Amino acid sequence: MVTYKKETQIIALLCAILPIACENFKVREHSLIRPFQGVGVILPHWDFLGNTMVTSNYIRLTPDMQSKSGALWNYSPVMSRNWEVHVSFKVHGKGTELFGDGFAIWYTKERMKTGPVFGSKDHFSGLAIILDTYSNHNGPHNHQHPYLSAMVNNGTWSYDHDRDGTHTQLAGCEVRFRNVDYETLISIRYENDILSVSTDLENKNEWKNCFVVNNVELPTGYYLGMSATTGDLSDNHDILGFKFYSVDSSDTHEQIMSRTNIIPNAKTFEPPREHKDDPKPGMSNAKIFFILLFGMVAAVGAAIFGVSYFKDRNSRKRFY
Ligand SMILES: *[C@@H]1O[C@H](CO)[C@@H](O)[C@H](O)[C@H]1NC(C)=O
Ligand SMILES: [Ca+2]
Repeated sequence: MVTYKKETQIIALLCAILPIACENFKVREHSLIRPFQGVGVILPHWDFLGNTMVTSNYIRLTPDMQSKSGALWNYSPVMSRNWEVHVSFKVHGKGTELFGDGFAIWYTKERMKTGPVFGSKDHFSGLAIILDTYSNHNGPHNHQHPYLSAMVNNGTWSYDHDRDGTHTQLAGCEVRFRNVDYETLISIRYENDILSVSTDLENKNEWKNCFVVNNVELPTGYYLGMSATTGDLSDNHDILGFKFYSVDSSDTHEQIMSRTNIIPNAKTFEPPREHKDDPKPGMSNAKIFFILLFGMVAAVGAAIFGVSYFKDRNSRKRFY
């Protein structure tokens, strides 16, 4: 992963010297570049919906408030066979122990469809890269949260929130990106059916591998998007930049054109964990408190009743 970081750095340097040379490399129509809002059009090439708010420096998919949902979708279908995207983001909020729910980066057949999967449609067709900040699973998890994972779907599968998607994921890794005061980045590279995801979360300007999965087939002609949602728990889910790079391919034009017909599929899934139902949720502290309080009241009541009963009996005895 370090290799292509270097490659992109070299190209970035070339771009700085000779801007015309890199027009093909960074594709403007799939990218989001600051300032997002100024005079004229807000976000050329992109649509947004829901609670998404655009400022000049960031695009807030959701604010740090309950039950919000927002999305951002690119207009143009991606016609490159190989590509790489770099998304800079910031997830932050007041919560220190509890926050949620996270966001997703999409490459899907349909765009602008709202739904339950981090603000977007379930039973989607395409690729989802999920940055899940809230652990829904009550049972033993293989991992900590925030958790980054990939899911490929042909429209059949449902994303299972109760199990944090672990039964449908291709791969994943633990990530720590919340509440830091610098930008955090994710790189998604799709080249010759290999999906590689890396992150730069420590402000070191260095990619760290999250996972590499072979044999992932995705068609051309799908749309890029991002969405986020909050529920009982919340966070600001901010997007600070989205850069799309077209990566060279040795395929012929015909081979690339025929890829529009591919049905998304992946040969290798993570071995699914056993599908156990979660244990019943534990009692809340408030419940325990009221049960104890009720118990004490009942005990005191019984004691008073007992004392007066025996007193009564004793006093009656005296009369007999
Ligand atoms: C979608 O994937 C499922 C499970 O892998 C498979 O059984 C089904 O045939 C696929 N559907 C299509 C249209 O390819
Ligand atoms: Ca979750």
